Parts: sequence; structure tokens; C-alpha cells
Amino acid sequence: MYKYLKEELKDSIYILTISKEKSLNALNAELLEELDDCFTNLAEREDIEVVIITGAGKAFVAGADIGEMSNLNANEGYDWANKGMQTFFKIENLNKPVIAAINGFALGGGCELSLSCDIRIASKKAKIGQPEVGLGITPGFGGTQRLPREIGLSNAKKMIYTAEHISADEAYRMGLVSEVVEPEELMERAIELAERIVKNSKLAVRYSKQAIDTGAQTDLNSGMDIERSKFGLCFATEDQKEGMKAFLEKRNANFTGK
Ligand code: CO8
Repeated sequence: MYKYLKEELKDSIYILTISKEKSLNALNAELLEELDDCFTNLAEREDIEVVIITGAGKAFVAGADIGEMSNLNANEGYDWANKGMQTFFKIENLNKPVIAAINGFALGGGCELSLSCDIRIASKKAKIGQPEVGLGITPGFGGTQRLPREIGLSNAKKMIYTAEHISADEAYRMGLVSEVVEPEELMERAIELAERIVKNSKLAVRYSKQAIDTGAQTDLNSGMDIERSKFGLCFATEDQKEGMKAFLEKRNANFTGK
């Protein structure tokens, strides 16, 4: 049981709602600690295949807690950034896909949280931005690194230097989110995507995630090496045998994740 995280399990889909509505789900130390603990536990949960993160109320996450950060010295600022980065690495490297269902404000650390997820979809009401320079700081939970990797240097620099909030449609045009839906359809759509993922081989999805994420940090030839090795590993799994047999027998596959 967490103070700021609501958990819900729908078959093998785990829905995490960040619930600190009074401060628009701003990430304070306690909430960040809970997130860290939650994702440590999720890594062990073989019964869970996909994770969805959303926020309660009108925000996904309106950033790191500004009140808490306001009196930090340089060393403490470094440590705070480091703490958030470690947690977001846990999310990024989780052994199952994570979908960010961006329901409202995703600012600063909130945008960065969504960037550590595999897939981002947004409600039409979402407002996304990196407002840090307006507070006299840089993004510190991965924004200067993950954002340009997602939307290119120019778009990322525009967002970070101007500190402006962009609309969900603008985020879609930039490739920051993959889909924009009506607010009331957001969770339904996130669950639908998760269900589609669950239908496939858990192992093949996991290997794909590892290949994409590791490959994204390397050159094309090294990336191809990673792909070749993951592809080879698939042929040592029961899921590969079952997936191909099912196709040839014209039936749905019954994957076991082995
Ligand atoms: N931190 C703390 N409290 C917050 C935050 C926040 N990030 N965002 C909102 N709140 C609080 C408000 O202070 C307010 O509290 P109260 O009711 O006690 O006055 C409550 O939430 C509701 O907010 P508003 O009244 O402002 O609601 P509005 O609808 O008028 O405005 C906004 C919504 C536009 C989202 C506005 O609240 C806002 O601009 N919030 C700040 C957004 C922001 O700048 N986020 C970036 C923070 S910096 C960051 O995330 C850096 C990450 C890396 C850290 C690295 C560490 C070194």
C-alpha cells in the first residue's frame, strides 16, 4: 500500500495512478521513493505483463516538487537529480512495457517520467512541457537527453529553451506522443493497447524492448548485433514454436512465456 500511488490489476495489466492531486501530483521525495519501490517490485512480478501509468485529477505529473527543491544547494541538487534518474532508469529498463497515459499536465519531471515509458498516449487536454529554465534550472530527470532522442534536437531545444507548454496535438506532430484521444477514452485506449500487447509472446516483447532500447544508444552495426542475438534467442523458446505452429494450423497462439 502506498500513500501516493493507487494500484489496480486488470488480469495481467497493472494500472498505476499517481495520486497527489492537491499539488498536481508533483514529485516530492516521498512520492519518488514510492515510485522507486513500486518499480523494484514490478520487475519481480511475472504475473504482470504491461504497466500503465497515469495521474489523478487534472495532471499527469506537474513536475518535481518546487517547494522541496527551492532551498537545495549544488550538491543536494545533483543528488536529487541522481535520485530521480535512478528511478526513471528502473522504469525505462523494466522487463515489461510501460505505457504513459498522459491525462493532463506533464511538465518538467512529469514530461521526463513519460519519456522513461515505452509508449506515450495523450488526452486532448494534456499540456506537455519542460518549464525548468523559467525556474532557473535545467531539466534534471533526463529531459535534456531523452527528449532530443525522441523528437530531435531542434524540437527539444525549442521546448526546453522556450519553457512553453505544448498541446497534445502539437506533441503528436512532433512525435512525442503516439496517439491523442478524447479525455474520457484515454484509459480505455491505454488498456486496449495493453491487451493487444498481452496477446503476443511476452518473451518476444521483452527481447524487442531490450533490442530497441539498447540499440537506440549505439551505432547501426552494433544494434544489428543485438537484434541478431535476440532473434536467435527466440528460437530457443517454446513461444516461438507455438507462435509459428499456431499460424500454420490457422489458430490463435497459446503463449506460455517460456
Ligand atoms: N511543485 C510543487 N507544487 C506544485 C507544482 C510543482 N511542480 N505544480 C503545481 N503545484 C501546486 C501549486 O503550488 C498549487 O498549490 P496550492 O494550491 O497550495 O497553491 C497546486 O499545485 C495547484 O496548482 P495551481 O494553482 O498552480 O494550478 P493551475 O491550474 O493554476 O496551474 C500549472 C497549473 C500550470 C501546472 C501550474 O501549477 C504550474 O506551472 N506548476 C509548475 C509546473 C512546473 O514548473 N514544473 C516543473 C518543475 S521543475 C522539474 O520538474 C524539474 C525536474 C528535474 C529535477 C531535477 C532536480 C535537481
